[in-house]
Amino acid sequence: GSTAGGGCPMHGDGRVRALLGRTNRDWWPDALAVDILSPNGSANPMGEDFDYAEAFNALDYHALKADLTALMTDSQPWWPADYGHYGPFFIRMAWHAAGTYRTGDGRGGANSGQQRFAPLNSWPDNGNLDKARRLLWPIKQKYGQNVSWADLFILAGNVAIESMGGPIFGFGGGRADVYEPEKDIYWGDEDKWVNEGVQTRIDPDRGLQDLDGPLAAIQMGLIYVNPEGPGGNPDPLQSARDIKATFERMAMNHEETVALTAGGHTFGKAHGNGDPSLLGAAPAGCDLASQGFGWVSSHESGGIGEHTVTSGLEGAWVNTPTQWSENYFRLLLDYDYELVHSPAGAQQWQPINQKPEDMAPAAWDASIKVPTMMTTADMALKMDPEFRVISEKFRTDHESFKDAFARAWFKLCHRDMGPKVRYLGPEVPAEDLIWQDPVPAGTMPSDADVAAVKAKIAASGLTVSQLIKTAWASASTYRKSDHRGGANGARIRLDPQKDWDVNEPAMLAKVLAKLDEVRGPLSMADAIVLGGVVGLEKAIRDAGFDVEVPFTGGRGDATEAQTEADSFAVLEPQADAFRNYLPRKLRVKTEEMMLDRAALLGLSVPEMTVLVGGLRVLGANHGERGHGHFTKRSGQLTNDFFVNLLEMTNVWKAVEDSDDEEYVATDRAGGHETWRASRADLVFGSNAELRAVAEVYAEKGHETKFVKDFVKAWNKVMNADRFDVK
Ligand code: HEB
Repeated sequence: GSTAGGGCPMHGDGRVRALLGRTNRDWWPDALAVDILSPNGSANPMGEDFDYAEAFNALDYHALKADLTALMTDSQPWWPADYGHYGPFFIRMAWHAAGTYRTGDGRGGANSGQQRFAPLNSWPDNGNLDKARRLLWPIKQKYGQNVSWADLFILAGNVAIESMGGPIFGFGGGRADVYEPEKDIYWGDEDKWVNEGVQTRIDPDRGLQDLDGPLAAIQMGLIYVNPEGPGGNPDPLQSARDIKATFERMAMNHEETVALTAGGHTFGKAHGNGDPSLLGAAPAGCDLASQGFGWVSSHESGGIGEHTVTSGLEGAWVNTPTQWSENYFRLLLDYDYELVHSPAGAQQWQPINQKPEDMAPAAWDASIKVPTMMTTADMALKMDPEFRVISEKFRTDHESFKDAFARAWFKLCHRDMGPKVRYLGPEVPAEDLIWQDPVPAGTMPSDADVAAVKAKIAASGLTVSQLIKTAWASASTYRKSDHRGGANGARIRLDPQKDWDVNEPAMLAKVLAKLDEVRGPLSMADAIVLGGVVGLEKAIRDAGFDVEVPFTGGRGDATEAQTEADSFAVLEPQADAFRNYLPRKLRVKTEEMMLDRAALLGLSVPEMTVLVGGLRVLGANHGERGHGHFTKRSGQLTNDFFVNLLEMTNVWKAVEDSDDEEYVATDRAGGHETWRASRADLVFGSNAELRAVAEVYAEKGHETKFVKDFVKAWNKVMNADRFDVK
């Protein structure tokens, strides 16, 4: 329920910010503009017909796992394995692939293999993970299209844990790769990386309020928190505050957070035995000859093995770094620690008077013993009172720690994959987990049942506007970033969605009650979408067109017990341009919020345009708001929105005191008021690219095209979450 839950991602301290903040082009102005070719076709070489699920199902999964297991101990001279085992390194790779996920907009996460691309491949916190990916290449090459990089990252992490005796809950494949950096994601607007000295995003006086937008990291270029403490200040309590804030935004409660961090740091070591100033550029900035290998050290040894510098901290957390054990909590809680500096100059904590048997082997020579260490972030698990209780519990109850780690790791790695029907492979756990937003399987209604219910809805007295609003409210929560939301499950009739202001709760309750009455054998989820079909077909007929609206039934209805109400708070729209809804001005421009929403719905520019224009004349605006309702025949599906928007007789002016959110048009000749509009309306006339599309829909001869395109885009939104149908 706190701000850290990300409930209000887009409003903050009154600063205005651009939707995307700082982008790849800002960081690397010289980067090759490969995307100038995208008008000529998609960057994805697999083509549109490639079906990754089918390819994955043809994979020899167990052979792949055996190859990954062998890789763990197959040390390569160009990047020797610490302790002769790459396991810990691959766990960190998988964790950093998954750990960019944030609940606020569902973006980030492991589900598309983004770690291969900038900015992630070059974030300071992802230092040297390019080597981990190169170690995997022979296996990726061997299995080709049957396993994506995205799945391979996570599976390698799983196999690493298993091969060191750690607990695993399961694995679901199905993460299809993309072939270019995501363009729609906001990573922050600072112009310096974490290691360039910008202060933490949390101001101690303002607390979590200060963590901007949906962000789940404390500084630019970090997965979560600075291991050395906020802004480099080694204060475990402040670190605890940052850890809680960031992990909450990543959908982890405090117990999951402790289990994950402790379980992760049961393995491996930190790297800082050298001079960090000898490191070369990160992958996105290095020269051609480096072939995408970043952070190459000019140290005489090549800066590998013994002299590796990654985070700059140095040492293992425990005495047994390639074996699952109880040692993390034992060492953390039994020893007192003092602040020391690593050879690279980083601040870290060292056990006082450590017994020789509790020391770790040196990563490059097992006969040498070296002291273990803790980061300031690890010390938070000991010093913060709330974390401490959890740490003590896990220390005394190892089985509960094991179970908590296994489950939290599974959640971490699958949180952005959407419903369980999307998981592939022989190791998908049978147990349903609440964060998967389970929806019971529906039944496909017969044509006769559909026809009967349609007739009843049509005779129910519900208006086009009510039916359209309700279907839109139900389906448009979908976001392709983490495949959450959507019409399936009919969660619109449950907490919290039924009470969202954007859904006009009183109207919604009335419509839902009516639909429930007439739905016969259909699920509520189907009845809501079918209501939209009925409304739309009437609007089309009344406008004089003859266009069919498709319907695919078979949705199920989720129960309250299947719905983690709190976790749905982040799906509440802060603005919805499609319904002209803006309860208060946000930090991001209204028209940018519209683009963001359209991007999450997976819409193209024409799809977004045709939907906005059509929804306006159908009367889908929130409440009685008349903005953008550029028609005299409300409830008919016509292109009036576009025709009237582009009409030169209108002179537009911002309404005083509306903070540029409201506009009024007067007739150029007569001077009387003609229309009212929001920014989300007028942007289709002011932005040249949107205007170009708006013109197409306003043109003579395109009236039917407009209707057909609207129906197609509408249908796409209604079925966006139907992973259960092909
Ligand atoms: Fe960690 C490592 C931090 C969480 C897992 N990490 C690490 C390091 C650091 C860290 C600094 C080092 C790097 C180098 O190499 O140098 N983490 C951290 C932080 C956090 C974390 C701050 C938050 C609190 N982790 C985590 C998690 C996980 C992990 C959650 C999982 C689960 N890590 C890890 C591993 C490692 C690390 C496994 C090791 C790697 C190697 O060995 O290589």
